[in-house]
Parts: sequence; structure tokens; C-alpha cells
Amino acid sequence: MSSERRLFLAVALDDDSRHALAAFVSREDLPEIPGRRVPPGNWHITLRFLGRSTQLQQEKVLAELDQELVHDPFLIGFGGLGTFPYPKKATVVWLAVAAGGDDLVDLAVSCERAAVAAGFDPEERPFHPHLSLARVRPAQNLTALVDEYPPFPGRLHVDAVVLYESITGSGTTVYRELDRVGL
Ligand code: 3AM
Repeated sequence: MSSERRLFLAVALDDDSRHALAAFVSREDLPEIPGRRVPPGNWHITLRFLGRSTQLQQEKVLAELDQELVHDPFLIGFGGLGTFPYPKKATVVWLAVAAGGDDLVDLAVSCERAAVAAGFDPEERPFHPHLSLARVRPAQNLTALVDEYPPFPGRLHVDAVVLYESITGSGTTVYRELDRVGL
């Protein structure tokens, strides 16, 4: 149905964190991250992929989030690089979350509850907090990159869950913020 949108819930990066991370991954003394880079404007930490959704489902999930999000704002710290599915056959390169990962897990649990209460199918896959930086096709062995890459020293203040629309199709993917629910 044309009125459906492809939605997901995520933590957004503020401009300072975005610029600091962009400068960090561009440092000439660090190894280049291979693959198709996710543009800094699209950086986020996914909490719950919702998929194609109607306007009614969108409204329901926002209403449920209003009920479920009882968290206080918190800080997260980042680690180095990781990959999906594993470093020897990497197809996604991501920045790890170090400090505050448990708070993100709690937030993802609340997003899952809100999604299911709004009628979305339960997510079967476990939640791994990560910030995707590049997609690699074909898969590469990135063990050395993961081992040697230093942690990103920035921190991020998490104070909202953002509902994004993912607009794909024209070669580039655009993530558009539709709404946000504050913590
Ligand atoms: O946070 P990242 O960029 O790793 O991989 C997709 C992206 O995650 C993921 O949702 C985020 C926004 O597009 N995604 C896409 N399709 C998905 C699916 N069917 C999915 N996650 C789970 N199931």
C-alpha cells in the first residue's frame, strides 16, 4: 500500500557527536574503513526495526512508547569497531557501544514492548547495540582492522527515542525523522 512507510526506532546522534565521530574515522593515522560508508547524516543506533507500517500503526507505536519509556536520560560511551556477522566474513562494520550498553538494552526492551503492544510481530533476533559505519560486499576478513582500531573517545547523551522513516530506492537511503519521544 503506497501510504505505508518503512519505519524503525533509534537513538539519534547530536551534531557534536556526529562531527566528532566523522573527524575520528577520517583520521589519517587510523586504517581506512572499507566498504560502502554510511553517510554521517544517516548515523544512528537502531533500537527496533519496525518495517512497513501504516499511519495507524505509526500512531499506535508512538502512543505505546509514551507509556513504556520510563527511563531517565543517560550517557553512553563508545568502543572500537566490530562487525556482523563476524570479523572473518564481515558484511557490516560498526562502532561498538561500551559504557551505557545496558541502558540501551533496557531502552530496546521498552521499544520491543511498545512495538508488540502496537501489533508488530515480536523480534526474534537478539539486540546488539551498534552504530553501523559501512556495508561490505562481498564479505571481507576484517580481523586485523577490528583488532587494531582504537576506541572512539566521544560520549553521547541519550534523551529520546526517534521514529525514523527509511526511504530507499533511488540508490541512496535517506532516514527521515518523523517523531521523537523524550526520556
Ligand atoms: O542500525 P543499522 O543501520 O545496522 O540494517 C538495518 C538498519 O540497521 C535494519 O534497520 C536499520 C534501519 O534500516 N534493518 C533493515 N531491515 C531489517 C529487518 N528486516 C532490519 N533489521 C531487522 N530486520
